[in-house]
Amino acid sequence: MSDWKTVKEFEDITYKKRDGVARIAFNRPEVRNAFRPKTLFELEETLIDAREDTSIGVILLSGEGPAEDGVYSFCSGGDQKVRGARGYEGGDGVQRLNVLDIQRMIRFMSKVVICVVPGWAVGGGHSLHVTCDLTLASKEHAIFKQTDADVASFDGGFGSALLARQVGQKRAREIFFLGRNYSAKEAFEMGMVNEVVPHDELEETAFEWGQEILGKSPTAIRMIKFAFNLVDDGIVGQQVFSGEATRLAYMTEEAKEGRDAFLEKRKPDWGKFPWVE
Ligand code: S0N
Repeated sequence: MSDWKTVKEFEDITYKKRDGVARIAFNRPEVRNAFRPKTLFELEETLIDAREDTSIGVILLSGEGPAEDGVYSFCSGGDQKVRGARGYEGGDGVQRLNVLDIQRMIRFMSKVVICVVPGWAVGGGHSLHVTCDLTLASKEHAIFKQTDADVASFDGGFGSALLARQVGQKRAREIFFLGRNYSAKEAFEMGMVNEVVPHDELEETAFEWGQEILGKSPTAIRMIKFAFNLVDDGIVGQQVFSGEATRLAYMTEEAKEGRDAFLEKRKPDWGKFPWVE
């Protein structure tokens, strides 16, 4: 096994790769890894890179730390210091809610995204954990908290709907309505965390989970991820799943006959392909 290699330096995040696994981490520990538009544009760039890199099958999403006061964070959501009347303001003066782009990228990514939570997962950071395929949490430091209602914000999309799928309607409403702190163990017992890991072993455990997934069939993993999504994602879910079915269909002799007939300016010979049940 090789060591982590930095792919590119960014201001708000870190981005590394190692043996088929990409690791992206928020890197603003002084604000508990809150995101501003710039953070999310950087994240978007790395997610596109990881998606397009055919050697990568698993993406770890985490947070650097600890901060100077010793506190660990995954992400504390939208940076309230740059929040304006219409969203979060970037250096260009435009106000955005571009975390929603990131949620969709994670959801529709044809690779497995594992959220690795070393500390606080709060607000929009909580919603990102919910949107990831799997979540591993630090036994000692992870705290899950949904503060949206404290700051007059609400993730009425994946952050709440998928949460209800994971922990049930009553628990999801409790998490949003009361905004309490939940430990890694409580989050595990509710069904929104896959494993509680001793803090010192968290990163390596996440990498090992990645290696285990990389030992599986890429097509099977992709199809099952999109099949899990399908029931909740409506026509978009159907589109994504169907795209993968089309990819498989392209590999058949029947599809090759359709293409070749067009290119050779002749009628396709479908007779070779029976109308099977
Ligand atoms: C994370 C918390 C619980 C940590 O508490 P702790 O350990 O006591 O630390 P603090 O002293 O509170 O904080 C340390 C320093 O970090 C700054 N800071 C922390 N979080 C943020 C933040 N989100 N934005 C800006 N700064 C932050 C503190 O200010 C402090 O710095 P100093 O000492 O200089 O003041 C605790 O910090 C906490 O509760 N944080 C706020 C969490 C929060 O409410 N986040 C926003 C929630 N909403 C969203 O994220 C919405 C975004 C979104 O995802 C979305 C989704 C769908 C549709 C729309 C949106 C949308 O964009 O609105």
